[in-house]
Amino acid sequence: MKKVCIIGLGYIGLPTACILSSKGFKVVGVDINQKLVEGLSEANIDPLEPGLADLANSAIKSGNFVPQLSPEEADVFMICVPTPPTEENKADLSYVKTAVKSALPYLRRGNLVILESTVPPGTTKEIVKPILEKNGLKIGNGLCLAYCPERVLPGNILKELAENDRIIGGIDAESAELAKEIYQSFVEGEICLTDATTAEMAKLVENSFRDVNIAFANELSRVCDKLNLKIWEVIELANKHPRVSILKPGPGVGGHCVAVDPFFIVEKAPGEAKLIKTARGVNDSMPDYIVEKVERAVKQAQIKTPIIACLGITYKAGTDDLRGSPALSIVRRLREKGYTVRACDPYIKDFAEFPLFSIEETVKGADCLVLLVDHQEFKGINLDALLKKMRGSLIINTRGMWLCNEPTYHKSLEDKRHLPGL
Ligand code: SAJ
Repeated sequence: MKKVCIIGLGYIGLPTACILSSKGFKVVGVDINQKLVEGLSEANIDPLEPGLADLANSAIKSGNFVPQLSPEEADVFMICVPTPPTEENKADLSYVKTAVKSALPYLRRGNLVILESTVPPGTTKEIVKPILEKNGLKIGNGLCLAYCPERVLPGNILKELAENDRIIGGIDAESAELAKEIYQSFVEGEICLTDATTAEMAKLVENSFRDVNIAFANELSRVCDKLNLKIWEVIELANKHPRVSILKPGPGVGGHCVAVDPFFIVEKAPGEAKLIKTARGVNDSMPDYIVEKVERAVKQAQIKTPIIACLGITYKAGTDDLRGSPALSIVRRLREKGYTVRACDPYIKDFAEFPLFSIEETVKGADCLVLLVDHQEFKGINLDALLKKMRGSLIINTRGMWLCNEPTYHKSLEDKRHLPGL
């Protein structure tokens, strides 16, 4: 059975390592983070990703998965390191370059190198290939190289790793076929072969599609605010059209994928990617817009020293991930403006920046409730009971929660008069 060396044990590298080990591959998992490597050896895995802790435990126990600090010889090298944006919103490829270089001393004739990190189009061919060829081995003559982007949704990773269709971009046909053999072992979806640059672009296009569509929803929510219309009702009605499917507006787009990847297209074609760039701007302006909305509401209600209760600080529901979180940025801005803000998040256990409270403590005596994340734990909240605990009754519902369980449209105009004033 083949041996795979996975460099980068983050949210993609680790589950991929576990799933490959479960299919009988020998996997060496490499990460520069000593704490992470040691924690994994003790099988101490974040419990929020369903099934991952169990799979990692058995992978490590079986001896098929060995986490360590540096690479070693293998048949396949997989690069799964982050590509964060720089200050200028360009892709920082330093982790990719370092990871590829770290594999160099162990590369042998017949090896396959797979890049999974999200990168601007052309990276595999123009940056990774020349580094790999430094020691004399040539791609197409002893060495294979492919770009195979991940597309799994955090919170549903193991299921999507298996079930999603997969794109494999070979630097040449031999590389694509060789990479396909690896992914075939665990991918139940269709495996589509293409060239490396097309695969890189397809990955960016997926997240840009989502970003542009969320921007459309966010822009609509601002238009509806201006026209004094209920956005959730408008979207629900428009979505009744068989070819319309509008996403959900919210406090902005966070995380390390949808809010970042579109910039890698802009980086390569700034003159052409105008809509993509504008969409980024719309989504990035949402936290400021929500802060203004809160300020306007408390001013209009003439509350002198308002207490603001914020529900949720993570970048989306069901995660403890705070990276690029618009919710966190809103809480921070309100605090900076001098408001008394109480926040809660059932997914955050230790948070040093400001105190977090229980839902109960957060809303008690508050004038304005700001729902920022649609965590499952907030869904069951009885709004009437909650309002009784508050001092005021202002609600800024950025996620449309409590409304989405039931239709917000009504069959008769008579019914519509009784819509809750959210
Ligand atoms: N959001 C909205 N409205 C929506 C949907 C999402 O405001 O209707 C917000 C979320 O609250 C969050 C942000 O967008 O702040 C991003 O969340 P997400 O669930 O859309 O995506 P990610 O970043 O967690 O994962 C995405 C996924 N990409 C797509 O759905 C096209 C995932 O499949 C990718 O694998 C992942 O990026 C990645 O690694 O690139």
